[in-house]
Amino acid sequence: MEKIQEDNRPPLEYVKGIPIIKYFAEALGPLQSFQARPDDLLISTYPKSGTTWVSEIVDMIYQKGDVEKCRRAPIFIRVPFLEFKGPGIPSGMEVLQVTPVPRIIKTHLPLALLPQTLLDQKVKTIYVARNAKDVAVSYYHFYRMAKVHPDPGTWDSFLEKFMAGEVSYGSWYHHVQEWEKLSHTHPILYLFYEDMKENPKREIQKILEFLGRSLPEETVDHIVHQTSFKEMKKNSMSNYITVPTDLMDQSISAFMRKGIAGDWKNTFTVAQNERFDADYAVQMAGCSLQFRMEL
Ligand code: PPS
Repeated sequence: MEKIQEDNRPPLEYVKGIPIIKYFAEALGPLQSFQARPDDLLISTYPKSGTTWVSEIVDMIYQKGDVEKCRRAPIFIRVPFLEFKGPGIPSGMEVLQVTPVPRIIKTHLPLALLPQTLLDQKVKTIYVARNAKDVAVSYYHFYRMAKVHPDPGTWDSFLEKFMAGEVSYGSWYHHVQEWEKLSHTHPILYLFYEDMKENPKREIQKILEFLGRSLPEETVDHIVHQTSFKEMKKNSMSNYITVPTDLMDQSISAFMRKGIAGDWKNTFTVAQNERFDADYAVQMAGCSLQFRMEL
């Protein structure tokens, strides 16, 4: 089994101009043969935006709030990660081949790399966006612990790379905007992490409506509780603790790290914040998306 060594964090590879984890870049070729089904549900996000949270919510909805059924397997098996490939672990494509329908599928791919079949089949998609500052901080800690990434370097240098779109999956600014644009022509529910923090029940009800499903109110309340940060952090089927430490070392940083809106304030210096805001205004010029940087 190929192992990732501490000193062997492969550099990102550029595919159609987009930097991506080397192993995932290798998965993109075989992904061409992926066939979407009209009853698939896609969960699309820029990394660190609430993917695992909304994945657990949707699986709980599909299982009608049955906690035991949701404990049947880790989240990355219940909700296969489309472009995933890593040493010693089944690829997303391999997991998908044995996933019962209707499938819930996770991706972080920007549209340039997304298999066309998902668009052709008009697959329903839940997109979750999170404010860029919290994403940058969360991503930095994830780079430190998930060794499929290159070394993040210092926080200051990582932040520069994030602003320049030189991190895995490329530009956050481009990702949130292109998926929003797509939501005008495709069946996409565009959600915000901050709204989910503010009122998870309201956002779960939006998901139910989008999926054309309904559940008794007490089941919805139960899902709100079971998918809270506190519960998911201690749930070994959602906190990624089953992933080998040579891939994800949670002694460096927990996958379920803080789970709040506005944590960036503990990391950004005043100078970094000013520089970020000025650059943000340029990169998001003309975009109607409004992100809340804190609650
Ligand atoms: S990944 O690796 O890109 O799929 O990561 P993703 O799941 O998108 O994002 C991880 C961040 O989401 C936080 N998280 C949650 N926040 C609130 N409530 C719940 N239930 C929840 N589950 C995960 C997780 O802690 C990461 O954010 P940070 O800021 O690092 O804590």
